[in-house]
Amino acid sequence: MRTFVLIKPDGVRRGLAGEIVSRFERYGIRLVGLRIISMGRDRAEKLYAVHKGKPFYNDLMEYITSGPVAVMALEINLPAEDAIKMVRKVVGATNPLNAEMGSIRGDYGLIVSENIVHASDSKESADYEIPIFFNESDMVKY
Ligand code: IDP
Ligand code: MG
Repeated sequence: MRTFVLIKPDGVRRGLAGEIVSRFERYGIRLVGLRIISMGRDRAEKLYAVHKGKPFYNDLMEYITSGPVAVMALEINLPAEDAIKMVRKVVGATNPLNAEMGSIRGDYGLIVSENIVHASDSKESADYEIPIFFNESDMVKY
């Protein structure tokens, strides 16, 4: 299945993009789309629509639009549920304090509001999030 991962502004700013990409590659997860972009407010609102109204929403909008992000489409040879589980495991728990060492957030994160990466949490969210950033023709097959 295909899923979506985004390296947040702190990840790009800290020069962790290559390291994060390689964390996925080493499992045999294939990168089928990759771009560095400045995400405008419109796309940020779309990506985080489910969090609108939550106490951290405004800070999240500020932060996610504060600098360039890297967007990735990943192809994983697993059934959807397992693929999502795998990616979320590589990423680690939302709060870096709870994320296991060896996960991206566990190894590089300090606080929940700057937790380095975003990853789709279900097949439904992957199908919603990928088209916000990629056209079908932007992604390769190999
Ligand atoms: P996830 O990124 O692990 O899927 P979500 O619950 O979907 O976590 O939250 C989306 C993002 O919102 C988180 O990655 C984090 O950056 C931010 N966030 C979530 N909960 C809090 C909070 O309690 N305080 C500040 N930021 C939060
Ligand atoms: Mg989420």
